[in-house]
Amino acid sequence: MRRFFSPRQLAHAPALELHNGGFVPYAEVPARAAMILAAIGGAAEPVDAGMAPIEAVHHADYLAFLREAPGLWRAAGRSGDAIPYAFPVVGRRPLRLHRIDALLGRYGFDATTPLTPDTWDTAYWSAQTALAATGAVLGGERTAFALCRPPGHHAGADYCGGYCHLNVAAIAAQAARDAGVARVTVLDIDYHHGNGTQDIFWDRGDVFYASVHADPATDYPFYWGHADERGEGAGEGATLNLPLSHGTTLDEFRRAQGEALAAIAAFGPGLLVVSFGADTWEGDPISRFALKTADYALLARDIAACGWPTVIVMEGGYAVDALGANVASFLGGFSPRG
Ligand code: SP5
Ligand code: ZN
Repeated sequence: MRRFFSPRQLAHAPALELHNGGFVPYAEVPARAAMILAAIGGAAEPVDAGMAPIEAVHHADYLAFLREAPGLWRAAGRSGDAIPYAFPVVGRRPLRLHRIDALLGRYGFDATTPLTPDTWDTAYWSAQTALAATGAVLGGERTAFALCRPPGHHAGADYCGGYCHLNVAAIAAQAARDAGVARVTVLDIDYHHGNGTQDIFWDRGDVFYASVHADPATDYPFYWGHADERGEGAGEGATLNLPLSHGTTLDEFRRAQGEALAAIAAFGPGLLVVSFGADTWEGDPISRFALKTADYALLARDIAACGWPTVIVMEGGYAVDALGANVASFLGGFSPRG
């Protein structure tokens, strides 16, 4: 399987995140990518496909914000990473915002996604990695793996959150659409609901979004991912949410993924993007499912058996020492001898 990664994806390294009322070490560390890279035996560097495929998903003002926010933070006399504290929940209207704190709350939906001077370049190359894998599959490869880091599925067209800045799965799916694939599906099997991906394709009938995740009644991102969210307008019925309980093991996860695969088959995708998170693993420090390392190969085989051209993009997974083995297990399930 072709694999892609840029060393420039290692730079973004916030120090701390807000968690349970205090600051704790940031969970989405560069070592995650390094561990995966070592376990899969290296990867090819993506070519630079430029801004157009990113602008096909994200708003220009949001992209400018990601580039400029760390400089505005410094210019305001701050040290450390840029973190929002005020959010426009009530009385939202189009305002011309200047102050960095106003911008951070407008373009970010949580206080767990700090921005640093390295964030933009790192996220840009994470997106290029997703685009390179998509290009390989559009060029005839059956499957390709994008070692995306930072992850993407919590980021919307004009907001960041959940350690995500550019929605790499959405950028891959949109690139496939723009290359002429009529119907594209995103299957999201990260522990958390991919609220950003769902939002981006919410009212579209050409991109199906299916997600298996921890019930938002108990887990981040709380407000999205409930079973009754099914899309709207042309996208009505093109969103499928399958929330599961704490303690979920292989049998229940596999049944839910099978339900998602059946719905995807009915949709008839020309290309599948898998948002893969290994934070469903039993030892993940921020999650509460109980999948085992060997389970990922079985889940991958079920997906591979469907026979769709498949781009795998990396999302979450925070048990750094186990991450390489978990990703290698998943990718191994796609190989004929898997
Ligand atoms: C892509 C992805 O998996 N994002 C997950 C974002 C979850 N953020 C909310 C949970 C915060 C837990 N913080 C724990 C920090 C421990 N160092
Ligand atoms: Zn996650």
